[in-house]
Order: sequence, then C-alpha cells, then structure tokens
Amino acid sequence: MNKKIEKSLNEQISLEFYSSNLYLAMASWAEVNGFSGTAAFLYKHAEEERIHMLKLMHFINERGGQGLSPGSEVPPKSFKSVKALFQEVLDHEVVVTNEINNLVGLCLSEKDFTTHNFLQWYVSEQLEEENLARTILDKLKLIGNDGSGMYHFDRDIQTLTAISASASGTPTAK
Ligand code: OFO
Repeated sequence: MNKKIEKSLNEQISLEFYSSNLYLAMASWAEVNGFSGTAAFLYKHAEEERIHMLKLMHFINERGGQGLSPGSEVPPKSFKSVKALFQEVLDHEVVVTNEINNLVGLCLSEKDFTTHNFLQWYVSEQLEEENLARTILDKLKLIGNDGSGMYHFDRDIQTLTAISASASGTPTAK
C-alpha cells in the first residue's frame, strides 16, 4: 500500500492506543474515587478504543502493509474532578477528529479512495464521540456542586454505551 498512507495509519493506531490507555486511567481514577458508574462507562470506552486500533491494524495488513504495535506515552493518573475529566475526554476527541480529517485529506491527495472509504466509519464515529462528550459536559455543568445530582449522574451514565449519541444529541443506551 501507499507508504505515506501506511505511516499515517500507523500513527493513528498509536493515537487510538493512547485513547484506550487514557480512558483506562480515567476509569481507574473514577473507581477509586467512588464513581462506579462513571468507571464502568470509561472501562467500556477504553475497550472500544482498542477495537478502533485493531480495526486499523487489520485494514493495513489486509492491504499489504504492516500494522505496528504501538508504544504509548503514560496517561495522567489523577483528575481534578469528574467534570474536568470529561472536559479532557472532549479535548482529546477533538484532537482525534483533527487527525482523522488529516488522514482523509491525505487519502484524497494520494487518490487512495479505498482507504478514504474505510475512514468514513471513523469520521462518523468521531462525530458521535464528540457529541456524547459535549452532552455529558452539559449535564455536569447543570449539576454543578449538587451531591444528589452527581449521585444520579453516576448511576445513569452506566446505561450509556461508551460512545453513542442520538441525532438529537442525547446519549442513548444500546
Ligand atoms: Fe477512537 O474514537 Fe475516541 O479516540
């Protein structure tokens, strides 16, 4: 396969791997701080990111390239609050979206329409992930410092898929 595209797809593998590790670190922090629902949500999210990584790896291999097992920088282990944590999720997803967009742009300039087509799944996924992170943050802003609001938030977030949001912007259960 086109070497430039193979290299960029491998960089995306690293980023998805970091996403998985970041959400794993967040899940663990939430668990030890008593937010068990938030932890369950983030553990699931970490698994999903690993699947995103594997999907890229298989795609590269099927097209005659080689997916590389990524190293990863160590993610932070503590977070100021649940709200700060989800702000970080959103900021990170915006970075991932930009990288996917760069990849799509590269495919067009290299006339690699097969990879372009493959990446459309990631384009839609990023839209949903950003949407869900924003919806969660909106809820947390409304809750503010209300303890009972946080209790209900932590209970309800367990019913959400790691990343899915309806067209209306409301998180949906799967
Ligand atoms: Fe892989 O979607 Fe988030 O990062």
